[in-house]
Amino acid sequence: MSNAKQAKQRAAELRTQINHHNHRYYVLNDPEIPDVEYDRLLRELEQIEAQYPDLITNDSPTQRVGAAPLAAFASVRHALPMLSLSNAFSSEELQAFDRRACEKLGVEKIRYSAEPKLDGLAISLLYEDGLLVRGATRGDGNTGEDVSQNVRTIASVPLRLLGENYPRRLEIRGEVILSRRGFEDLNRRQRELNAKTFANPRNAAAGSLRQLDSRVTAARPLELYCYGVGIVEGIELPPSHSEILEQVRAWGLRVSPEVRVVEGWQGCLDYYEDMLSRREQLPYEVDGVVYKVDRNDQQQQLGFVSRAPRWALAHKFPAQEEVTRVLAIDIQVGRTGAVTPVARLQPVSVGGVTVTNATLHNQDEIDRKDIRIGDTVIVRRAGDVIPEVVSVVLSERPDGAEKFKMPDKCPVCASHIVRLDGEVVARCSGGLYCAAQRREAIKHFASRRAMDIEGLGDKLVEQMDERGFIHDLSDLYHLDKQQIASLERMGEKSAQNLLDGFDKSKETTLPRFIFALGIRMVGEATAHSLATYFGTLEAIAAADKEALQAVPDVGPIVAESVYRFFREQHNRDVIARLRQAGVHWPRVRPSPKPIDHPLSGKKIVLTGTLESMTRDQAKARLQALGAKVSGSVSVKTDYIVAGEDAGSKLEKARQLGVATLDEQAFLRLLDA
Ligand code: 5U1
Repeated sequence: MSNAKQAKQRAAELRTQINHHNHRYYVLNDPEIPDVEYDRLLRELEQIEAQYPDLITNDSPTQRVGAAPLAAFASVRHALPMLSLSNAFSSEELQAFDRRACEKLGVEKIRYSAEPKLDGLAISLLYEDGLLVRGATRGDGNTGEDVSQNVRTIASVPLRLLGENYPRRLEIRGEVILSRRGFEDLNRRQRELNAKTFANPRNAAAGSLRQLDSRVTAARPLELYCYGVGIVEGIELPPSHSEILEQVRAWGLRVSPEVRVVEGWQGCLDYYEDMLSRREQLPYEVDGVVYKVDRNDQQQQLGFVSRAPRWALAHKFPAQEEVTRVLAIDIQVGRTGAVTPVARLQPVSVGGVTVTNATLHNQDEIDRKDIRIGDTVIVRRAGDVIPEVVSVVLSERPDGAEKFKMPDKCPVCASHIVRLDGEVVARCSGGLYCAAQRREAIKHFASRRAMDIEGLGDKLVEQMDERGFIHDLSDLYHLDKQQIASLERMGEKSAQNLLDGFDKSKETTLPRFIFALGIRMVGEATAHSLATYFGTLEAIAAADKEALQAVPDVGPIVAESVYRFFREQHNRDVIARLRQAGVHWPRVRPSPKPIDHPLSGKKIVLTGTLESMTRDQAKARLQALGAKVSGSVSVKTDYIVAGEDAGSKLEKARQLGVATLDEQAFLRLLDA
């Protein structure tokens, strides 16, 4: 067989395999192969198609990445109008609907197909000879927009139907949605990019699908759930809605796993109650349930009223958005110093839960939504997500309401609030002093790689803080034995052991001490670089941003963080008190020039037991040479130092082709 022929055959095989695995992964949530294997198949197909572009077909899974932007969407006239649904807001309305339907059909009881009503954007997908040829929005029900390029990027939309017995022409109808997780991820990314966030998953789904640039759509985690069919040509459909949905599933499309067949209005109501009770656990937002008379012949008998079928009803859940007023905007300081504005609201019941607060995230978000104290706002509470202010009702704004500006001092400790370049979160800079950050600061300070205070575990820190023993870090070294012995599960002896631990920790090293201060963005390696570059804490504290940036590995953001930390008088006071309490370290000879050693700048992983030194000693020597010591192996690792009994890390390093050093080779290189 010629090469081109072989490539054609292999491309067809790969397409079938990948489409099959796509279905397993995105539609059934039940993958058969690991992600790496899937990626390998896709890469192989991409390579073949790059070599033989003629082999690219419309249903190729490589064609989901989006295409060049459109100037506008073309209009699509729906051959069968996309109808809307009548709504019910109470069980009485449901019973009335059922009674009318029973009377018209002349039956005692009706069998319904019940399903969740997803909150997204209605879509029509047209398949011809099994191939996706068009995707269109509902629009006004008669005319929608051609969003074919965008629809193709949705992983759960099959580009080709599965099986053999599909109709010549088939129109599938469903809802394009964003899951809760997808919505939160998208809004988080938008915030990080300082871009507009979406008010709710529905708006986010609509905004993502109606993009003229389908590459934007491709980057949004849209999903499709199908709930019915439109035009069908060439085969006879099964005689009921529930069986049609089964058939739709068999063609490879995703149908909600929550579809149930129920009997009479009572069966509908039981279904409603069940879904309502599980509403918050579902992976996507549901704004109600839909009941459809299951038998096709009965549907036909019932017909339509204006634009809605008489055989279907949407039974709505309580709303997740309500209107209330912003009474105040408070500032919360988290355990890591993150400063978050929070709206205090006139209490309002949203979906059965009283909401009194809503997060405002940060100053940018407040500015974008222009939220002011006294404003009437729409709040939204969905799932276990913290309530949010969606928008302001501007027409209700009281006279004189002023723009809100975040304070520049921490409301807990009065230290400066700092926002580093590129970060959306503002933070209190009084890390050593601020009561809101105290527990985490002490836990970090005491940890093994920092001051290594033996016996001071997290539980003890929490007790000490609760009892008010510690106001800032330096108080640790002034605790007396009686105080310690009064804590839970502490006696005379363990109190003495802890005091010994405090004493022992006073003898430390400059890198450890700098690391222990918990300066944002300063990990062990940076602490080490700062110490070896400047030699003294005074020099680091006095350095301006430019001087700090001269340190290897210190860029503008880290320099800003270190600079701001030492500009905060509260932090300097705590450091002075720690030194007065006896914390000290040996002199460090400053080496402002970059170290010229074969290991400097290299990324190294230590594994197994070395005979000649402990892991910490090896690490210290490497760091002194300007090497970076990491806990995990990756393609970026330069060397793995393997002592006795090295295990899985060594295995992984070998798989990745990372150079291995045994102890002898390591020692030789250290001395090089
Ligand atoms: N789940 C579901 N949503 N939804 C919307 N089913 C469903 N059916 C619809 C609509 C507009 O319409 C048909 C009953 C015509």
